[in-house]
Amino acid sequence: TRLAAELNRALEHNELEVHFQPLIDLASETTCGAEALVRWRSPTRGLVPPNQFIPLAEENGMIIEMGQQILRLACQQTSQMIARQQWPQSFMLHVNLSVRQLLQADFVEQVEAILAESGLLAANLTLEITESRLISQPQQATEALQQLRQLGIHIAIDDFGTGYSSLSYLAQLPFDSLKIDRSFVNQMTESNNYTPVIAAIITLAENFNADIVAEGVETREQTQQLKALGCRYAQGFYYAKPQPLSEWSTAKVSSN
Ligand code: G
Ligand code: G
Ligand code: MN
Ligand code: NA
Repeated sequence: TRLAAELNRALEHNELEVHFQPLIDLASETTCGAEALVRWRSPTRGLVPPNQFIPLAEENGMIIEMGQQILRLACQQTSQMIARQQWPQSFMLHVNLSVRQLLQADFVEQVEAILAESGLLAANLTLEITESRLISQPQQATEALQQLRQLGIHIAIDDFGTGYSSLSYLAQLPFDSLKIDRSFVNQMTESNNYTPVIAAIITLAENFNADIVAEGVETREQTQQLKALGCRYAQGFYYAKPQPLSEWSTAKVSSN
C-alpha cells in the first residue's frame, strides 16, 4: 500500500521522532521519569500520531525496525539529558515494546547494544508490554522478559486490566510495575464503581512487590483519590502531554 511505502521511506530517512510524557511521583509531585511515545514527522502528512501507523507496522513486520529506531532515539536522548544534569541520575525512561520485537531471537542482544552505544544504564530503562498480546507465545515471551530483567531493565505491564488479562498468567510473568489503564482512571470519579477496581489492582501490585502507575490522569480530584488509594506514580494530561524534548517543561511539577 501507499502508507506502507511511505513508512518504509520514513524509516530510511529518519522521520520518526520521540515525544516524552512526564511520569510523576505522587508523593512529592515531582517528575521521576517519562514515557517515550513515537510520532512520524512526514513531509506530506505532517506530524502523524502512532495509532495511524503502528497497527500497519505491527501487521507487516515493519514494527521491528521501527521499534529499534524508537528505542535507540529514546535511549540516546535520555542519556544526554542525564549527562547534562537536566534529568536526575535516577530518571526512568519507559519505552513501549511490540511483542513481535520481544519474540526476535536476538532481541536481548539488540537492547544491550543500544544501551552500550547510548551510554544509558539498564537501571534507567523500563520496557512496557501489553499483557494481552503476550498470550500467543507465553513461554518464549517470559524467557525474554527474564533475560531483560537479569540485565537490570524493568518490565511494566501496560494497559493493565483491559483485554484478555489472565491472573494465572500474571503469576508466571516477570514484571516490576503495572500501569492501570486510563479507562479505569477516567471513570473513577464519574461512577464510583471503578474505585474498587483500582483499589484491587493496587493491592494486587503490592502483593507482587510491583510499582503501580495510573495512566490518563486528567484532574486534581483523580490525583487525590489515587494517592488515597496508595498509588505511587501517575501520568496524564493533568500534569503534562507528551512533548518533544525541545519543549520539555515542568509546568505543574518541579524536576528532581
Ligand atoms: O501517543 P499516543 O497516545 O497517540 O499513542 C497511542 C498508542 O500508540 C499507545 O497505545 C501506545 O502504546 C502506542 N505507541 C506509542 N509509541 C509507541 C512505540 O514507540 N512503540 C509501540 N509499539 N507502540 C507505541
Ligand atoms: O497505551 P499507552 O499507555 O502506551 O498510551 C499512551 C497514550 O495515552 C498516549 O498516546 C498519550 O497521548 C495518551 N494519554 C496520555 N495521557 C493521557 C490523558 O491524560 N488522557 C488521555 N485521554 N490520553 C492520554
Ligand atoms: Mn505505554
Ligand atoms: Na497504556
